[in-house]
Amino acid sequence: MVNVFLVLRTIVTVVNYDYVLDFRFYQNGVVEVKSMSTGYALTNAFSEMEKKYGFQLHENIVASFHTHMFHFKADLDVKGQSNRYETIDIKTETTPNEFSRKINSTYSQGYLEKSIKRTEKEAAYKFNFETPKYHIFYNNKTRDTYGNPSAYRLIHNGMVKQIIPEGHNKEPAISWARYQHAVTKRKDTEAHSSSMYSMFDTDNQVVNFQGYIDDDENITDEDLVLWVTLGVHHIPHKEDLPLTTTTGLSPSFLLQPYNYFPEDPAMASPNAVRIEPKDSGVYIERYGIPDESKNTCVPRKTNFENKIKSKTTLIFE
Ligand SMILES: [Cu+2]
Repeated sequence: MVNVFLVLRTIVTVVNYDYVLDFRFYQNGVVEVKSMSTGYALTNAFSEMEKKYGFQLHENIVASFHTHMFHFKADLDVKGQSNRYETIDIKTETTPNEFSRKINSTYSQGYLEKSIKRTEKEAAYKFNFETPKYHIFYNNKTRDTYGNPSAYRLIHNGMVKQIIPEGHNKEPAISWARYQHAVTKRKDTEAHSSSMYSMFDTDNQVVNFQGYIDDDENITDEDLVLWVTLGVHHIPHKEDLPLTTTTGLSPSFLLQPYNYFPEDPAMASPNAVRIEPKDSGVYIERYGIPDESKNTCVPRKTNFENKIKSKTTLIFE
């Protein structure tokens, strides 16, 4: 099946950079949030001292290492407002190996251990490679006939370590960057994780994200907010000229239905193709290809091509 998905895109221009933010809605129910960094590299005049901080990119310019970080608020309501956050921890157990000829032989196998996060401090997550786990969110009252919670899962595809030590200088202004994700009880007074003053108010913050966690409220069966931090370390290189490219600088996270639907909801898509070896040939069946003349959702035709060729000013209609 062709992976057709809906993209809601906005572009945030901050000084030299353009941050392309995509909200992608896939046919299997997954929502992806993707941050793509592009724009002009911020450069300085080159001197030998600068070599410690970045690469010389051109005759007289150097571009310093920096980190792009993004914070997203996902106000989750999975089958209602009363939600819980649970991790499915992937662990190993050792069991006797009855099939081995060696005496006292054992083998290791993986198993799953579920762990409900009960308070905001328990739910402030710092990634650890040694403790792999899934992160799911669900309403405890809505389980399927097998007892599985109808959940959504967070898939984090773009985490980065923020390197300024906690509490140093202006680091408290981005206390949200300490966690790869955090889960808090939803409150009208905790609408945002930052403010337009955050660059200047570290000693007495208008918005202090760490404070949302420090009061350590109960988050079991509550209206929850999931905060997700994305980031990339960017050590600019010559191929960032003339513009930084988005490919390779595009962290994302996904919210995936997890035992939420009885099967892959993309099965309802009308544009599937089935290919099957049959009768010493290949049998191809196309499902539900819409009759173009009856199609009620045909994209409007544009004359971009002609406008580009005639070098007239592009006007987006
Ligand atoms: Cu950059």
